[in-house]
Amino acid sequence: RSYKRQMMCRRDIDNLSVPFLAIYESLIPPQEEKLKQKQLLALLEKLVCKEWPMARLYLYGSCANSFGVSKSDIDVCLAIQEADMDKSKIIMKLADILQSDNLQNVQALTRARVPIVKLMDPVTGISCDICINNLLAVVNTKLLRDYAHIDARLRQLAFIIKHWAKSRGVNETYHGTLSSYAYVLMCIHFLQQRQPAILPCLQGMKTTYSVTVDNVDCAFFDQVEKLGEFGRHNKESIAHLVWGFFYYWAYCHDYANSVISVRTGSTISKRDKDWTRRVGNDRHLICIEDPFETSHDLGRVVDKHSIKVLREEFERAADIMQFDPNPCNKLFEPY
Ligand code: 3AT
Ligand code: MG
Repeated sequence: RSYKRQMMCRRDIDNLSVPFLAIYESLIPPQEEKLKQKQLLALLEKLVCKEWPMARLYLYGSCANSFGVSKSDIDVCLAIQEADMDKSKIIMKLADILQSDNLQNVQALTRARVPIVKLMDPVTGISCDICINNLLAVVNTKLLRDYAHIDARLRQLAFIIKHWAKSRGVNETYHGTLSSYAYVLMCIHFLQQRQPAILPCLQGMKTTYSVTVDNVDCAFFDQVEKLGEFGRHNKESIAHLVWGFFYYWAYCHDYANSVISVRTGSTISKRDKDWTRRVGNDRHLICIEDPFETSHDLGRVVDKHSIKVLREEFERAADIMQFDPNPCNKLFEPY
């Protein structure tokens, strides 16, 4: 592996920001799509509250963390206290409630790792997954959204990386590659590492927001509007950062020994987490610590074959960014 490859200066790199920003702009959901999402949520709330007046619905995932591209499905969490009902019973009942209205393709997936009800709303054309009491996902959604408000380059970078990952077929957890959530954490980590830093470590600062969910204490600084322009001392352009991101994962990250950790704003050692060997299906070939469920490695889906695919894709992308006169075409080429 060409670990020592130098990140040579490409003099025209900043000019490439124009096409990258154009791609970013083209992926942003239009305002009317956001309104339709709200409209669907309101409808669901009305239906759910008829049966369970104390229940609450929360949007989470990319429709609420600001990393959602146009035409994404929406992720909804039903928060409900039903002591005498297990999750699959609630899922069945929820599907029943929603079936009776005008919604289409209502399916209860009770056996999935995260049980959900899937549906499509013919009025807005939006598809939606509803899970039960997955409140940690609601909190990590807020953390990601708060990070996005600190520096515009995070949202730009994450859109471009998600678009690249989808185009290249490496955003499929059931095939051993990484989730969108994992890629966004990789972007945050990368921007925390820049010199000077573009993002701070919100969990390392004074606590202004704190909740306990499923016995996990989630605490961080959430008054991000008070940070001023945190990343202003770093003038790196978006094209430079896209290049740097791929270069980092291709040639700089120590896959054998390091865990990336947005929680600490740094990397930590695999040995400290006891993530050095395979346990069950968790192989820890690329380690990405969940910011709240710290025993959870988001890279655990990656296996011997897919780690190779991923690293080759990072190298391919880094080389295109370094040498291709017109990198946008080749970078997003369907695999
Ligand atoms: P897409 O735009 O749908 O690709 P997304 O951010 O909605 O991106 P997912 O649909 O993969 O990402 O996941 C929805 C949310 O669920 C994102 C995150 O808040 C939570 N989540 C996903 N995977 C995990 C995980 N392994 N551990 C904890 N939370 C997760
Ligand atoms: Mg989603």
